[in-house]
Amino acid sequence: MALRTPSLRRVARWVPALCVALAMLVLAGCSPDGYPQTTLAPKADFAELLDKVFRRSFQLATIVFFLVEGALVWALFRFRGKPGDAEPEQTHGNAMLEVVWTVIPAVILVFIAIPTIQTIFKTAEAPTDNPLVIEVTGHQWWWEFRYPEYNLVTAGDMHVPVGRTVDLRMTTGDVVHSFWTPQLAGKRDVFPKRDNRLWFRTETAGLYPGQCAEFCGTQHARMAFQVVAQEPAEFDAWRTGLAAVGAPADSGAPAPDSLVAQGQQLFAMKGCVGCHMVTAVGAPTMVGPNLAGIGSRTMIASGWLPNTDENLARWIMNPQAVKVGVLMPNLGLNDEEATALVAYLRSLRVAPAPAAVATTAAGN
Ligand code: HEC
Ligand SMILES: [Cu+2]
Repeated sequence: MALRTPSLRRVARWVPALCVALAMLVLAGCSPDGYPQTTLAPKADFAELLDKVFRRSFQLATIVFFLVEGALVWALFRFRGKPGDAEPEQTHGNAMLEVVWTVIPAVILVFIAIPTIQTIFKTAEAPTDNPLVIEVTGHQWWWEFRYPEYNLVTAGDMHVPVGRTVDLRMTTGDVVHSFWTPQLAGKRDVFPKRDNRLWFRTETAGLYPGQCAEFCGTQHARMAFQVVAQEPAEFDAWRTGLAAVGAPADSGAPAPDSLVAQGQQLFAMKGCVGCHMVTAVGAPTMVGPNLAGIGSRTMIASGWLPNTDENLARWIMNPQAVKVGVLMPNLGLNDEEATALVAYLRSLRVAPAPAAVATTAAGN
């Protein structure tokens, strides 16, 4: 059982390779440009408050780290034993030292506690500056967004106007979830029969990724969403566009023999209507997400797939393969039926469509 210990030199040869591997691992955690799911790049007032507390705690911790480790390293060298030294003097307890090293951390904690508690109270205040109320409901495994001011409902993409505070009233349709858009606000759990609050105001238009942050079942990891922050005029165009989707006044009915019309028929025949609404105005909550505007949403299946025709077809033909255990059954569609349904779903779009479909790190 004689194990040969590798020489130090041989181990050292692997160090550069190990460094590269580590760097690659770290880089793999990076998100695409401009779409970071991170708390470190706050883009709204609420997130900035949290960021301030985080930075202050981190600064204090850094100072403590260097002081403590510095003292330790200094002591290691300064009082290093030499061969033949006598046994050092044995001591036990030192009241003065113990008081000092208890009081200093207590003082540091006060410096962390004061801004933390101030921030807790500040973020718990209800916004009073004419906020836009959005009712958020978590479902296994998608998010629903209601705009009582406009009597509208949508899912997946939460549109907000920049420059106006949004006041979220949050609950769940089933189990506990947690609503989290790291760049905009803190994490908030949603509970049955409870109305949890969260607010934020962003001044920067853009797409902000969000994620359910509380384990809620098989597809918890694929319960993402997106905040679409738009200039007020663009936001108004979106909401009026959404209200028109599927409405009788909407560009007239499709020609009866068109692919879209076939898809519309299949939508009723294949039972899709049992779980999905295709109008957004005053629509009740169904088993599945409201599909008004699905044609122009950036992502489908709760942020899991970019909204392309292929992905839509893949999803409606075999949702169970895309998201195992999802609450949408496989409905045995053939290729033709899927093509017609995709054409119909694509027609349920809010015009003007967003310039580009977001490409995110979400796998496919
Ligand atoms: C038993 C209820 C049920 C039926 C029937 C059903 N769906 Fe769904 N559907 C769901 C649920 C639940 C989701 C949300 C899945 C998720 O992301 O977790 C969903 C998601 C979707 C999505 C993605 C929506 C989004 O916001 O990304 C589309 C598109 C869709 N369904 C189309 C259809 C079509 C077309 C049919 C009919 C062929 C159909 N569904 C039948 C329950 C159903
Ligand atoms: Cu969840």
